[in-house]
Formats: sequence, structure tokens, C-alpha cells
Amino acid sequence: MEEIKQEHLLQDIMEAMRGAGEIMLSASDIERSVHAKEGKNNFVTDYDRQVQAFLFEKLALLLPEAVFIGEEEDQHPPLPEGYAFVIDPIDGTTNFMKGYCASCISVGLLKSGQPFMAAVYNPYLNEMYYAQKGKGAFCNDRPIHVSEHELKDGLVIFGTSPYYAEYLRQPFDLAYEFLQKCIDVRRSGSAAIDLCNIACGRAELYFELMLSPWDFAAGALIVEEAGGYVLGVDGKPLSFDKKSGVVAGNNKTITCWKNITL
Ligand code: LIP
Repeated sequence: MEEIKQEHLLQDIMEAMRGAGEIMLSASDIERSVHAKEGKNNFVTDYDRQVQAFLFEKLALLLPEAVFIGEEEDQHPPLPEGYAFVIDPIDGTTNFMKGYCASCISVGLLKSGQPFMAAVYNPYLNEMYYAQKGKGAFCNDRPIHVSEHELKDGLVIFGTSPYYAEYLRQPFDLAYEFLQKCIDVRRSGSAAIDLCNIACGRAELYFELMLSPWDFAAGALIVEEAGGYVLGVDGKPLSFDKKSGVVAGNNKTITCWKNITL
């Protein structure tokens, strides 16, 4: 894909995401639109489905050859050698349905199975994070960079993977271990927002023991293009074709994770 098309494509993707953000912000009677999904405390609203359908339609016009992998699809095709959109239409669905105002839209564009372009839009704060491989990371067109702080001067964000009963206790044991080494801990309910907060330097380390690719595909590229590191919780490079634990931080804090025994 030539350079000029890449620039226009990312701008057009973000324009579609802003339109999807309007669907979120104008949602009404959300409680009545909630449906249970497989697993524990795993929900979808009619608005998740509406946002996903809106984005699939708009993005297919931009890149007809791309495969679409969205959280709310019943079937998820394998990652192709070509382009694949990996989309979480509303990341932080539980926050959305509770009116907690901490949710976002996450769109990753993978090429040969690796993130190539990414955008995460938080409509509540009107914050559009984006990145292209090798071209830096931005929030609302301003360059962003991960924090330079060590863990002792930092915030640690963690996720509780609430859909998985087997991860009920361990996130809190780990958060307690880090709380003794950092300023404080945070839990938002949106992995993509958490990754963007690492990318723009609002926090120094993020971990969540189990996520789906649509939760982290876009945020991972944004963190890396902001000078950070994103790995599986086993310390190995992330793959984007299956569920995985995720850890993200700067060059100092990521080594603190490597010393943790899971
Ligand atoms: C959510 C993540 C969150 C995690 C939840 C869930 P969803 O995504 O962003 O960090 O703790 O288990 O996966 O399901 O709201 O799109």
C-alpha cells in the first residue's frame, strides 16, 4: 500500500470511529439492550452490535480486501496473510452498560498477522489515539511517549479478566505485590484505554492475565510506537490470533514484570 494511501486510510478509519463514538454517546435505555454471552459476567449490548455493524460497513468501503474480526461475531476467521481489521466495537462493555463512562472503540489493522495501523477512540474524553508501524504514536495529533519513571514513582494498572473464573484471585495477589513497590494501582475495565494510558505516560505498567486479540491488538501497537514494550505475561512476544495475557510498560518497568513469578 503506497504511503499516501496509508495516510488517507488511517484518517478515514478515525473518521468512521468518530461516527461510531456518536452511537455510543447518543445511546439510551442501555439497560434494556443488554444480553448475556458465554462465560462469567460477559455481556453484549445492542449498541456493541450496532457499532460493530457500522464500522464493518464503513471500513469495508475503505479496504475491501481486508478480513474482519470483531468481538461480537459468532465466528472468527483465522488471521490472513493480507489485511485484517481486529475490532472491539465497545471495549469496556460492562462500564458502558453501567454508565461508568470508561469505554472506547478499538480498531487494529493487521498485515500478515502483525499490527500495521491502530486507533483507539475514547468518546467520553474525545481522545483519539493512533499509530502506524514505524511512524510514532499520537493522541489528538500530538505525539505521545511512555513515561520514563521507575516503578517506585509510578502507577500500575491491572485488569481482572472477569470472564474467567480461573483468574479470580491471582490479579489481586499480583496487584498487592506491585502496590508495595509503586505509588498506587488502578483498574479501569477497558484494556484498550489502559494500554493508551501507558502509551501517553499516565501510568507505568499494565497487566491483565487473559484478554482477547480485539482488546489489545490496537493498544499494543500504540504502546510500542510510543516507545514502550508489550509482551505476553509469559514474557514472550504477543501473538494476535488467540487469547493471551498482556503486560505493557517502559524499558524500566517491563523488567519488573519479568522478575514476577506467576
Ligand atoms: C474488557 C476488557 C477489560 C477486561 C474485560 C473485558 P470488553 O473488554 O477491556 O480490560 O478486564 O474482561 O475483556 O469485553 O468490555 O470488550
